[in-house]
Amino acid sequence: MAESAKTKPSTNELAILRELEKKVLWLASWTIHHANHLRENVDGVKVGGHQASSASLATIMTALYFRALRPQDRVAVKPHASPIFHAIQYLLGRQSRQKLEDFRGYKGAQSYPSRSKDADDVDFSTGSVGLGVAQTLFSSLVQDYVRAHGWGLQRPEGRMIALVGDAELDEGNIFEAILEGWKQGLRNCWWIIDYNRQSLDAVIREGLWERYEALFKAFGWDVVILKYGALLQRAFRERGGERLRQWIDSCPNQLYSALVFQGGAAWRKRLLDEIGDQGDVTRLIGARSDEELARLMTNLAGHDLPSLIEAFGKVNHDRPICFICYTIKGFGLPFAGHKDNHAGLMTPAQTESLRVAMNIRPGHEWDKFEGLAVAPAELERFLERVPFAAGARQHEAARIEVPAQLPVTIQPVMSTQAGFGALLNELGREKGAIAERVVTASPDVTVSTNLGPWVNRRGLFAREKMADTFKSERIPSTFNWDFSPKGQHIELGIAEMNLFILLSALGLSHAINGERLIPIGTLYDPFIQRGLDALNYACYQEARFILVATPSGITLAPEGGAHQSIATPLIGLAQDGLAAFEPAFVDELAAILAFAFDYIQRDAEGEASERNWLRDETGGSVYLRLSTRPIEQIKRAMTGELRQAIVDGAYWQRPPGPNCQVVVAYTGAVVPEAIQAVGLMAEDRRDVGLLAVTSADRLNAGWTAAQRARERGLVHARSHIEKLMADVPSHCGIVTVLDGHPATLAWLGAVRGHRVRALGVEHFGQTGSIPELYRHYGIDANAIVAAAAALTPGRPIRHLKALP
Ligand SMILES: Cc1ncc(C[n+]2csc(CCOP(=O)(O)OP(=O)(O)O)c2C)c(N)n1
Ligand SMILES: [Mg+2]
Repeated sequence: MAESAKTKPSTNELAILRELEKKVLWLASWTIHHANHLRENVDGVKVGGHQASSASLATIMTALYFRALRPQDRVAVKPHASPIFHAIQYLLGRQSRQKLEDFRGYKGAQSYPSRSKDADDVDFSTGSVGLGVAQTLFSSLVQDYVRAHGWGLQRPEGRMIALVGDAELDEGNIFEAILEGWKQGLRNCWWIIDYNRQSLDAVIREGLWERYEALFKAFGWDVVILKYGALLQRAFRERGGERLRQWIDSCPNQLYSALVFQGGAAWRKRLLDEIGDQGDVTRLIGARSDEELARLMTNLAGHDLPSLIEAFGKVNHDRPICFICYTIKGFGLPFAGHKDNHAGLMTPAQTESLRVAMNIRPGHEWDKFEGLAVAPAELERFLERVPFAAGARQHEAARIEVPAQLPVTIQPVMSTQAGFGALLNELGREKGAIAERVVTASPDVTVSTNLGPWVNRRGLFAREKMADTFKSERIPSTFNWDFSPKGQHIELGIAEMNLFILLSALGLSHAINGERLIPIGTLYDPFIQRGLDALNYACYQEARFILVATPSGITLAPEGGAHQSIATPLIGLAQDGLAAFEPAFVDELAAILAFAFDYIQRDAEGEASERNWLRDETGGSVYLRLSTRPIEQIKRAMTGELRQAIVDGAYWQRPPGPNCQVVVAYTGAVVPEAIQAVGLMAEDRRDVGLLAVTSADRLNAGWTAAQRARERGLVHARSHIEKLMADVPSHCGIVTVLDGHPATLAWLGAVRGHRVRALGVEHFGQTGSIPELYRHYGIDANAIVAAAAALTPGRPIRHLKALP
């Protein structure tokens, strides 16, 4: 635990912090003004910038970044406070003026803090409200995981902090995370709620804070309510002050916001009308000018540096804390409190007034210390000593050597899901670095995704040891569920969002904890869609993990439509930062998994590979779509060439001959149907080719990249699929087939201009047997043959049965 900062700042320090708070608000406002009014607006689109949302957090972020935070602390900044974050980093010398000038522009500082697109040390990418908040919780668990395994103990423990918009708490994923945090013994996590009682559209319901307080306490969090600033607290101690407090406490949010917007005279009128007594209260109000009264009435603790500094500084434990900080949306700006201020922009005239009020000379708007009441040298000295900026924050971790081949015993008939279980079971026996760094996680589908044998060997993770009672009671069970700090499986409740956010946190451990993990998460394929935004954000912030989604498709026949995924192959194709594979055979899966262990560790800013025109040097995360269908395995030697082709996305199971009329290209569990169809057609169509596609995603990415390379003058660029298709005669037809949306493979015809008939599943599945469903949806051997017959001229194919 980092030693708490000394609680009380000296008068001098407070004076400096107050100046910095002003400067942060000014710089953020100027940045937004610059983006909207000064930079040439190219396309007539309003640039925006969330001035009001930002101002709401200016004081809290000043107190944090310039005083409370340590380098090891990590912060998820509320998306709309991005201008404040960038301004703070600018003052700390970690953000360039150019990037601020280009805020929301090409290559400029980002609208929402981004780990991958911003250059100023963003800890977590935010933007989709709720996700960054939960990410801090899971990052805390990951920090505990890493330290419990004895790694990174030379570094101090950090706090994981989220700056949370109050309306952000409407997002359900936050509550799923709180529940999981409680189960896992969460520590070192602070959520600071910007309680401005406004969302985008509206002023929020009365009394929400009471609900939050009860909720957080119920899950073991400390709750600290920061409501009144020092000015108000002092006024409450005056005669008549208690009446004033009662009035504020019962003032509806809407009215309070409206009065904030209207200012001093409105406050006076309202207060005198409602609690004026010609006595103490009237005197308390009368003793203040309009300006002083407005300052008093808006002196909420979230805008009161001493209150915030004290509250953050006095924490001396590692329990999770929720700070509910009362703030005003747009504080310090002309539209403070107005319910429509979310997208509000200051007019040039308003910015001009603010400039004058801030003592800033025209032309000196970007100067760091312009207009401040403390000498620049002193401010400079202060900034140089800010604890947060005193140490390295982003870490690196060495790559772990991956064996070229993973051991596995392949049964004659086996599903890819069973193969995955067998591969991990073998890995579970090993002592090597990869086996040690693998951490698995699953949202209550550990056993049904075949992780059971691995978990039996490596145990479940918990900060405290907990024995499996069934085992100690000697009740026979296939599974041994001992929990300990050395366990390597994190068992989650059934919340797929939590799985993806945990994978995101595990997958950033190398950068955040300086300790590399190899995270593998399993879930049922259709439920990827349940957590899709979290998966997208995990990829966006370049977290590295392997996602094993199984079972998949209508092949999951008796489970019915609700469990049968259709769109996931297209997600795999389209999701950036995620290489998607769907092997048919276990030897393919073994090759892909070995590749994945290495691929997720790559992070070079590499050029596209000349071999296949993929970004193989850069790496990314990996998605494996697997199946429960037992498939007869091919006995073959895994040559280096075959392994490479599997990883690149495709290989010829049966190369097309020179007179080839039809190619069948298949992916995944429909391989028996594809093979059978090729056999049925052989008598009537010449030299039929059979193309095994292991990754439509990588094939497509390589093809796109090679085309772009050629357009830029690299005339010899050829992708893997272009090379594979080079000898397929142009009159040839291609039938593609997979247990998923047909568009996944339909593009294959565009590679060299072949006609295509794409078979797959377009409509919700249903219960039935595999043959019944394959027939119904048209992905059985007969449908493949019929498609080939329709696509290619020649005599009728004899074995074709009439289609139902
Ligand atoms: C998942 C998601 N849905 C919707 C939005 C659009 N949105 C941006 S801010 C906002 C309201 C935020 O209110 P609050 O969290 O209270 O922040 P404040 O603006 O008050 O600071 C909404 C709905 C978003 N960014 N992410
Ligand atoms: Mg709000």
